[in-house]
Amino acid sequence: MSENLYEILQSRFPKDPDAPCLILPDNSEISYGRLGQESARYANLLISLGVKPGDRVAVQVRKSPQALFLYLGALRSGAVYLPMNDAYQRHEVEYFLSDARPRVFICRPQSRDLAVELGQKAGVSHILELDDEGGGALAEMAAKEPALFSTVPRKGDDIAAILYTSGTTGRPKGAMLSHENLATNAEVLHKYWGFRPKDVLLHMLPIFHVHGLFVAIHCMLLNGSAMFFEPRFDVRRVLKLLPKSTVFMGVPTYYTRLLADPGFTKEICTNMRLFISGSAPLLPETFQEFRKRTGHTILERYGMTEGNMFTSNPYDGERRAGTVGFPLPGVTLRIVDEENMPVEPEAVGEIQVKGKSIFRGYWNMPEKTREEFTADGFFKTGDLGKIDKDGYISIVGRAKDLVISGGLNIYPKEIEEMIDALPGVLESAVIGVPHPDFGEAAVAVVVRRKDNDGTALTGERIIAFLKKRIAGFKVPKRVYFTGELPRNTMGKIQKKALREEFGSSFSTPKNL
Ligand code: MLC
Ligand code: AMP
Repeated sequence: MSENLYEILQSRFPKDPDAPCLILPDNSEISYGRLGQESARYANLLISLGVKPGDRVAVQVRKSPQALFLYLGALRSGAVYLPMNDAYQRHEVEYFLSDARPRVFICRPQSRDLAVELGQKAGVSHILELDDEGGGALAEMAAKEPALFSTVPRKGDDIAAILYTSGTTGRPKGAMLSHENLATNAEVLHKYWGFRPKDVLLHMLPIFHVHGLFVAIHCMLLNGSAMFFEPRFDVRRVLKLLPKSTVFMGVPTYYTRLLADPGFTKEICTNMRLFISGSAPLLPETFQEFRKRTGHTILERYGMTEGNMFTSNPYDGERRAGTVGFPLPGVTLRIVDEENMPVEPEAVGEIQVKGKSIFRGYWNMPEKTREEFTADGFFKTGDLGKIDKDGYISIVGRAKDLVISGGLNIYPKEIEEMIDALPGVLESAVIGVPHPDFGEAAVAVVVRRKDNDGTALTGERIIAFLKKRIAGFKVPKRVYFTGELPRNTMGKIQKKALREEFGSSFSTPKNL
């Protein structure tokens, strides 16, 4: 029997083909019947372009219904879907294409020249455009394809998607997620969060990450009900659509931005059943303030690109501030010391996980994959956590050098290497500091070379330089200059000391 994720999702589509699946900003609807037909057209198109099972289909576009058809079409064709943040620039895209060697690359029209240049270098056979409104060559070609397609059978172990995640050292790694990885987690979450037939999700997350693409969309397609499909997070649109929604999923920044708006009231939330937060730590202050304002208790969960969702606060039981709840059914979680030995109850250690939702390894990096798993098959998350006496898990820090800003990951090493290469720079350190909007923001601490008088090397220039080269969210919000970086006796830069020194760079929000 085929274990293609699309078939599992499709088996739960409503019987009535006219039942709404997507409700768009102009109030028009896309039914489940149409979703099936459109995804068939995109699958037919991919096959006609020569896509074979296992071929990568790389995609760097804005969110639109057509981008969703493309994702589902790729699953149906047996291809491996490879989504990229549309903020990525030349340097980033070039690496992903040359590493993944996709057969097809779908880009925005404004990036066409770059896509052609980089695509040719990476041996991409077809480059097609999908614009921000869901039009362009790709959509026009798909429209000419038949609306019927027999989904290509896949085994659970076959790869459905590759999502790049950077490393604390070295190159970004493509996490390979199988049909089984994705299907297992979707079914668990759908059940755990008590989805009901009439649930309506307000979908505002981007669809190039696990949270918006897998967690949110898979839950809804399994539920066979409708979602407001909005191009981006926008407080005004939340206030308008929340009264007609029952479920919302967001990163903590979405919640702090909502709380900062006086129009966000208890009345707006009357129809709501569930607010879910993840991808970054939700501050207990935000959790409490939200409960006070709306009467709703945010359900916080924890996961990672490499393994989908690992833990969740309970749907029915007590949801505890500052915790990420319990391991999800099917996930075995342990907290270990540096020798991979379980720590004492309530002690801090690295979180390691095992289960069917954990990925199949890094694309083309068997060595790296081996390093990230223990001999007994646990995946090392690099997150530091503890389990309290009632079994609630909290994340207390990270063993990996990573900044999570507004739910997006920034790997300091990538930025430091770019700053260090600038003339006049001796060395630099990029750290995450508390930020009222993004939770954490990256700032750079730079040491000038002795012979540099500082006129050419200003913070503004460093920021302007980086903005031209890497996705904007990764660019440090501020640059500080210092005489030398603090080091321990081994010569390692002490980022903790820097975080203490520069930790109050941004003030806390007024409402909290
Ligand atoms: C945008 N900018 C950011 C940023 N997002 N800076 C730091 N951190 C961020 N997250 C910068 C831009 O570069 C730009 O800079 C300026 O802010 C305005 O850009 P924008 O696109 O207009 O911003 P906005 O729409 O306000 O976006 C902020 C946001 C968005 C929080 C709404 O980042 C977002 O939707 N984040 C969610 C990401 C997500 O889905 N994460 C899940 C990952 S999955 P300038 O200088 O050019 O003006 C995962 C696993 C799991 O982690 O457990 O879920
Ligand atoms: P990514 O690699 O983009 O999937 O990011 C995964 C990382 O996000 C995890 O390893 C955690 O560090 C972090 N994360 C996700 N959810 C939470 C959460 N609820 N609380 C704290 N950190 C989280």
